[in-house]
Amino acid sequence: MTFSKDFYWGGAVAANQCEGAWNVDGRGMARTDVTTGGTVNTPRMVTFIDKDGQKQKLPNHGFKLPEGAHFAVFDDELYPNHDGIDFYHHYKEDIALLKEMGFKMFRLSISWSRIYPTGEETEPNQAGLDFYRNVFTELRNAGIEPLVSIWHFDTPLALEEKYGDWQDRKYIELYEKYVTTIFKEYKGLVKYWLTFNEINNTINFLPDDASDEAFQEAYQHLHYQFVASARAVQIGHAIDPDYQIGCMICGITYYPLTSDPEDILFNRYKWEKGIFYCGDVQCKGKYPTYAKRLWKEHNVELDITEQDLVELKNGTVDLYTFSYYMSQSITTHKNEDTVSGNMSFGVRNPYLTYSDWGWALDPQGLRYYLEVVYDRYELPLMVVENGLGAFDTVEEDGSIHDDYRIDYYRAHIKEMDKAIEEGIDLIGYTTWGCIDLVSAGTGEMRKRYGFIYVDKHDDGTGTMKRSKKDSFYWYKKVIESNGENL
Ligand code: P53
Repeated sequence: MTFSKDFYWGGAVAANQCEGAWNVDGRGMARTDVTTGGTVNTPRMVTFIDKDGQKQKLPNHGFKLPEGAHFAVFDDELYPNHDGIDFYHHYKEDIALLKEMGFKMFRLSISWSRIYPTGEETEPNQAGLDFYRNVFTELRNAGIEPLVSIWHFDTPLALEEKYGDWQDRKYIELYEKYVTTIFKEYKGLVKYWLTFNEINNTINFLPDDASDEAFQEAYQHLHYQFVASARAVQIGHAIDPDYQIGCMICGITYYPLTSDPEDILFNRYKWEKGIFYCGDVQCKGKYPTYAKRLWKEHNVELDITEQDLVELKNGTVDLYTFSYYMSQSITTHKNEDTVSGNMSFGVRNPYLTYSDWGWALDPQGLRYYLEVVYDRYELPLMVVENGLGAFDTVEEDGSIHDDYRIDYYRAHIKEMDKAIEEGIDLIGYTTWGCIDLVSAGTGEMRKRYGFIYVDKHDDGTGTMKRSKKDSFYWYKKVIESNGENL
């Protein structure tokens, strides 16, 4: 095996999906607090009061708050993120379990609205700062390196209501204020930071037939986030030169379904738009040549200043991190054999099998992705999400035999091993939802990822009791043997 002795084995979660305590200790709301639960074929809905005072809801995916409307929580709806798995009150117990597995790294996110409840306060919320200090200290004491996502889909809701979803330059300075606070506050406790989780989702999951207006908003949203990210890198390095600050890309490996040159080109352009566009700006510090082509396709005209371009240049990231769950096959041909999931996941690849949520199981796709991005950026890499969302069955004696999850991880770790063997500088692996949590896409609990089971269910019931699945013992062995004992 090739894993270096200081390889960062671990797992990952996000604040809004695990913390719960949504309205505790001064926390402000985020979009997830007004988003209901869904399933693989029923969308999560966002609830709001329209300009005429009527209760309304619209699908979360592609959501935009109508003119004059206000986000609202309704008594007769269930909001799974409100309670999450109550990590807020269970973090000590949870970190003890991670330590028992031998974790070297734990990825988690800070909820912006715990620190600045509406985003616009001049002083941070002390209770929010204290919570994360306690968590990071607990991790340090357990010998676990924190990897902190600064933004994981949770812009303070008050900002979204006031300025649209990253549709105003104002966001850059508000994000700067937030990152300056946490970079100073946690100096010495945290070293690894990620500026925006899956930043590319904004463009990658926008359907090709969306309106020009939707593309305009998506590219503008991204531009403000790129500048905010670049400012964060500069601010972070000034506060602590040891800070390692990365980008975070939703890594999907795209394949052309056929050998038709149209499909080959379509696939190449999909990589550019969906994957490389964000990584190129964040790693190389400038917009790539093909950006002009992408903007022109949809008559996009962006608010980009000369100073923005200087910031992008001076704020390139130290490492490239990404999530990897699946590959997707795409084609320009009419093809009805699509894969159904909670969003469109392309056409069926006859060589692959699929999860219960329609995600292609493709470990080799991970190696393909690692090779492509290492060749392109030559930066240290981390796989900061990877995992299998699956139904788990609790046996009468309380045990959970999740061999399907073990098989999934084993196959992916083998591919990482090959990539390292080739010389790729892969320094860490944090599996997604190492402890069961609320699914981002569907809001379900029953789409489980964990080594640790949490007794929490989609109807809101459950004791929140934690228990160990078979994969818990397996992953412990993997870490103990540094990837030898798979
Ligand atoms: P869930 C779609 C495709 C790939 C990754 O996803 C995605 C999504 C959004 O649903 O998101 C990431 O929970 C994200 C996590 C999320 C995880 O993948 O839908 O960074 O917050 O939970 C898994 O099964």
